[in-house]
Amino acid sequence: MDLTSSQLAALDRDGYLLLENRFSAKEVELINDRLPSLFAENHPGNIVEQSSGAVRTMMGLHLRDDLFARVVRHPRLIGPALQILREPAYVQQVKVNVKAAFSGEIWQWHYDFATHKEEDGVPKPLALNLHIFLDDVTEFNGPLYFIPGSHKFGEHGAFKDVETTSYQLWVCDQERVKKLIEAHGLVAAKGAKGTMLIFHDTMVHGSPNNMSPWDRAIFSLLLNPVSNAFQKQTRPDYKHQRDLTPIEMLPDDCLNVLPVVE
Ligand SMILES: O=C(O)CCC(=O)C(=O)O
Repeated sequence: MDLTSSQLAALDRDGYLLLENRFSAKEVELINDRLPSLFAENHPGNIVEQSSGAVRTMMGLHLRDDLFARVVRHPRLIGPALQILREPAYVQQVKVNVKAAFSGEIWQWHYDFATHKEEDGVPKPLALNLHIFLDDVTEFNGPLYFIPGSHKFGEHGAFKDVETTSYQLWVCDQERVKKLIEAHGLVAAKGAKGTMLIFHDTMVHGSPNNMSPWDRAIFSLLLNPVSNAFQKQTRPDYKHQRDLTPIEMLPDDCLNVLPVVE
């Protein structure tokens, strides 16, 4: 399940990598089956959209549900990250970003490291963002947009946006984004459900509103090297987990195995 040298080269060049058919339809169904009861929980990690009140993101899922505790240890998900990082890593953040049909709202242009540095005091942009598409993601239902190669420029400058969405984020200045897009273009990260996506901490990205009649849910795990751990504790655990235990891989069939009942 290791990435090939050409996949590693593409990730290094572009800052993101899509791996199609990484998870089976059955595995995605098992994950999706857990969502309704998690949506219904009155948990501070369930953050709703400003306008519609529909769930925008659900965080801390590996601490709330046994299946998600196994997803974050799945070798097909974390194997590539550990291959790239080549050192022990901890689970920094786990969420499902929902983006419901007709009402899912924008994620402004940003790069994740701005928030990790400013809010959590993470020293270096080493964390990797690992996604699993839980719905088919198309150009219509709010895919992530990437500026390929933008991760190569390190930090881009950012300010905290506390207004445009319900989830506060350090976002990029539009002039900076314009220059990067003019120089490097734009891509939409699309794929069928079960596709995996990896991207770097300084990759500039965002996503538009979902105007389509199709839901778009994406699972996201941030893995950060233990040696690069947070230095500040301003955010709740579900936004940046404090447990620095190095993550370990489970067997490949771990999602299909029923949890042991004691
Ligand atoms: O789910 C999305 O559309 C965007 C999510 C995102 O940008 C992030 O988690 O950093």
